[in-house]
Amino acid sequence: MNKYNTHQFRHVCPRSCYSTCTMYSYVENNRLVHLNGDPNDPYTKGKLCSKGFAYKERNYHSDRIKFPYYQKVKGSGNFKQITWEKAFELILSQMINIHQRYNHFQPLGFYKGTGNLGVHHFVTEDFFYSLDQTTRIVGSSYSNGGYDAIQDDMWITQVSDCSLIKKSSMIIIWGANPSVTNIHLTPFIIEAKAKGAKVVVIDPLYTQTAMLADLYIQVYPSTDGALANLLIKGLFEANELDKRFIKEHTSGFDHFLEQINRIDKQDYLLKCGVSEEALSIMLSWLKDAEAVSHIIGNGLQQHSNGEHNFRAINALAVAYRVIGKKGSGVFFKSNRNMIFNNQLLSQKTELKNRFLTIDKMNEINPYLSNYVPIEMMWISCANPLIQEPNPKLFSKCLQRIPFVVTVDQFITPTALMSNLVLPTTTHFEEVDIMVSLWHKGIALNEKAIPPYAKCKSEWNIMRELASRINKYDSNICSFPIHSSEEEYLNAQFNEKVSDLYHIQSISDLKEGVATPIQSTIVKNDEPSITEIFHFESLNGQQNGNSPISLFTEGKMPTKDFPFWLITPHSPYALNSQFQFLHLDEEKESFAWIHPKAAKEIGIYNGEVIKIYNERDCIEIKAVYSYQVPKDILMIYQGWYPNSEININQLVSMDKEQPASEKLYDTFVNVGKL
Ligand SMILES: Nc1nc2c(c(=O)[nH]1)N[C@H]1C(S)=C(S)[C@@H](COP(=O)(O)OP(=O)(O)OC[C@H]3O[C@@H](n4cnc5c(=O)[nH]c(N)nc54)[C@H](O)[C@@H]3O)O[C@H]1N2
Ligand SMILES: Nc1nc2c(c(=O)[nH]1)N[C@H]1C(S)=C(S)[C@@H](COP(=O)(O)OP(=O)(O)OC[C@H]3O[C@@H](n4cnc5c(=O)[nH]c(N)nc54)[C@H](O)[C@@H]3O)O[C@H]1N2
Ligand code: SF4
Ligand SMILES: [Mo]
Repeated sequence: MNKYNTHQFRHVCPRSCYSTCTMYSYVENNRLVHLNGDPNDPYTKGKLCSKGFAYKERNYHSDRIKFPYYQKVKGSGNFKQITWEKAFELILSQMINIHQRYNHFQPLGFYKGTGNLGVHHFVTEDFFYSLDQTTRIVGSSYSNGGYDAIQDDMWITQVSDCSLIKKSSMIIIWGANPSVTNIHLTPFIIEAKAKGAKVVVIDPLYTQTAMLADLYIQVYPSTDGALANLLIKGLFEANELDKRFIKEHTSGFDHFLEQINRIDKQDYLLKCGVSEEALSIMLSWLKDAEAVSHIIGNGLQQHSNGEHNFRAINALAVAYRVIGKKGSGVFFKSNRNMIFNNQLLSQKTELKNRFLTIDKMNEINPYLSNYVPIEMMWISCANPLIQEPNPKLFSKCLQRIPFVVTVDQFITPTALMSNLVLPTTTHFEEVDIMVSLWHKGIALNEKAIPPYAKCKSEWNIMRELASRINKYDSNICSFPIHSSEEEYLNAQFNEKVSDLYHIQSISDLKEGVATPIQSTIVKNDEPSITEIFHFESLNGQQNGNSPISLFTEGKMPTKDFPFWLITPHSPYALNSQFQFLHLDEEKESFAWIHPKAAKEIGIYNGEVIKIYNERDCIEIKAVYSYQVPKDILMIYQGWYPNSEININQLVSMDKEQPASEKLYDTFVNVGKL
């Protein structure tokens, strides 16, 4: 406190971003007056992005929801302001009605997004898993099949401390755009470069990150595995592979190598669109490199063969000088860093919950007696009508569900398609803990100001609802009733958190970011690992597939839809958040198109064109750009609310697998209006 009565509080940005920046707020008379980054943050060193600096504006934005709202007809916008008491009454009567008819809660669906990844916000999981048999709706952000599979056997990710990237002598960036999405990594890359490291960026788009590269490889989408296989082949032929390490720590290498030897180099180069010269530059740099870092982004994960591409890179890393060397590693954003009790709930297989993809949810036929339809839906931290593929289908599903509740801070298109909208607090108005999915730091978020207007924290919403359910019947909801947010959060600590971080409660986070106790895998630059890397997936063998570390072709454009549509993450938004603050100069959504491709169709720069496929057709401004190749269009995802265009109308979805497997496997055609 000072003469102006300014109070300082510690916060952490809860967005689904790599950095998880810690910051300080300064509060006078219960109002935020200033924010700045925490200079002692070991990863971000006090720097925030433009969105981080805009939090005060976001917090007091005139569009922030102040009260609970109810509308009978979803999508009508005919919202009536109601009290919390009335809101709980409506929810409770729906839930009781369901329970009375079914004796369980399967008709109650919940869909959670990544809008806020704080431990506090996993209270939704906690609540819904504490009821008997609810239904979890699985969307694109819920599961990352490729990542998950890799994490199961890629123990090498446990070795990696991303700040050691500065010690790398070669950095290979596959399908990630850290200059936009992970800005705090850039100084580490630049530091390594200054010491002589070579940086290779592999991306179909010439991105802001590619501009930093010593070598930029414009790979053909979804073919990174072919390049990774060619690199292993080249290193083997040059007798450079780490034979001792391979013998001691891997299985299936000989069979894998047999197949690698059969690869036709020219055929593979053609497949991935890489020149012989680029391949030989990469090989020569690899041979000279002491420590190699592979940074893998969403670009790989978003293709149907992403898992294979990922594994092919991992195989390269295992076979060549990555393990056990400081400044080496395979780095990616990993959900497995979520280790607090409520974050682990969705992985517990003994819980009797039903998991449904959106497509499956749509297929549920209310007239079939053995299928339980969704009758009530709870949406939190999510804006699926913008972020999910096929938003029209999602909207249709919501329309059919009798009672939809959305908890948010703003009236999004998803909130507009809900019956009840519940206003919730921001991270300045609640206590929370954040675990970084990238650098693994854990930080405390203090409550600095009271909840805005009638907003309630998500913990408070769930707790009040659970208390009301208990009054009706004390046997149907086992959600623990704690007396404060702090107490609830303290109950989420466990042995793993304690072992990895030496922290037992939020009071251990008061002094700053907790970082994991260093892995014992690297000792004096010598790896000490007990696990084995399998070049051949055991699952794959059982199914008669080829070894999974081998490149497998993915989906390809067709004659009717010859362009790839890549829809990556934009610099001035965080998925569907922040767009309304207009932090960028662009005021509307646009599509990058290569001038040559545009001229062949007679499209001029700035012309409004149509982009279409079998799913839908959108109208959008074409912008000439040499940053895209001739057969790719780029549109940033998440434009809302300053655009009528929703690119996810064109994006495909798989019935069986979570949609994230293939967001970038979208093929379109282009035409004049
Ligand atoms: N500013 C900002 N930062 C963010 C976000 C945001 O919306 N805005 N979102 C956050 C979230 S939720 C996430 S998941 C991360 C995502 O972070 P990143 O993984 O860095 O981002 P993406 O934009 O999904 O895609 C990265 C790159 O992959 C390329 N790509 C597409 N297909 C392929 C391919 O087959 N091979 C290769 N090699 N490259 C390919 C794309 O052209 C793109 O440049 O960023 C986080 N950080
Ligand atoms: N075409 C295309 N689509 C994509 C992607 C892509 O690359 N291309 N990326 C995908 C990826 S990687 C991701 S992670 C998803 C992200 O998509 P979503 O999971 O939907 O995430 P956001 O758009 O960041 O935020 C969703 C909502 O959360 C709200 N919110 C923020 N804080 C809170 C809070 O504390 N409580 C509650 N209840 N709500 C809050 C925000 O206001 C926002 O409306 O999108 C996916 N969709
Ligand atoms: S969005 Fe990312 S870079 Fe920006 S303040 Fe939040 S964590 Fe930091
Ligand atoms: Mo994401």
